[in-house]
Amino acid sequence: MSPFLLTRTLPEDATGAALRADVLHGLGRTPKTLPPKWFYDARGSVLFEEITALPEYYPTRAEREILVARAAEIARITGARTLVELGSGSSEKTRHLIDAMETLHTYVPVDVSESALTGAANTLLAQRPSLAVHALIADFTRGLALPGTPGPRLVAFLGGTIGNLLPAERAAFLASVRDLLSPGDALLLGTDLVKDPSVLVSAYDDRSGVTAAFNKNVLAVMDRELGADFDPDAFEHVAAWDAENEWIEMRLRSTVHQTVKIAALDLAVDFAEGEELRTEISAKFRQGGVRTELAAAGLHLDHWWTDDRGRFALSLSTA
Ligand code: AVJ
Repeated sequence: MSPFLLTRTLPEDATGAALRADVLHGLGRTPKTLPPKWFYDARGSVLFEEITALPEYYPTRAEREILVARAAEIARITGARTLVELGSGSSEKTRHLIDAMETLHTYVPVDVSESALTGAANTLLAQRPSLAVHALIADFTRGLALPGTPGPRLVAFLGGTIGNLLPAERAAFLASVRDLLSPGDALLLGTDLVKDPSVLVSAYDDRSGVTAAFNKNVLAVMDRELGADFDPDAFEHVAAWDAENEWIEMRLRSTVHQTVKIAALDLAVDFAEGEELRTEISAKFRQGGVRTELAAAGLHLDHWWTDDRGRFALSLSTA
């Protein structure tokens, strides 16, 4: 039985301090914004899992289809002995990859959620007790330090989560991933693709209202963590396609003029009637754009795989 190691690279209170800083900065400016990572408390993570099963939300199923079809090929091409997964969450889809990787020795899931990490590690170790698991509690957008593990290494960033970063943030993130790679290592990147805007908007504004609840959950997070008095019923969920930037924006629109108090910040925030708070961008990509962004970070796109309907892509690149 190999060891299960859990390393925290974030101080215990890093989350609280980062949330206070993001809320102070994001709600103090016009237009108001918040980074999407604050959706994912326990309830937000459950709501996201529900989203992945919605008929309108195709990315999870499309990416799983590619992983199932290509896992053996990815395993053979990379010959990886270490798999690093950024934003691993429940690691559910990654199982297809892990199962195909016969040379795999160490799995390094990286996530900000300790409960997601231990849960995923337990499930995995029950099935593959010979695997070494070194979980990292870390915010991979703030620089990465990886444990010394055997190469070659495959770094996976799945789900299309790279689309949550603004272009400048993506450039910095890809450059930091590039810095992690030694010769022979590779990056496996999941990107959602540009398609009919009505399909995209439906994926982020489902009929059953799960995405609306997920979006509004960030208000509950601020109420609980910062002693704020946001009333979720005073905001409505908005999903809009930005054709110029080719990204989906999720926003919360204030239905009334209101002043919200945030006790922990000793702050009162004014919302005009109809004023919107941007809570997420989810960029959609084309092959050329992905290739260009990878190249700018010193990475070469070697393989590009999509699902049968061309909705989502996995790319494999090397330094
Ligand atoms: C987990 C970031 C890939 O952007 O599609 C789902 C999050 N937001 N529905 C995405 C999300 C609204 C999701 N990612």
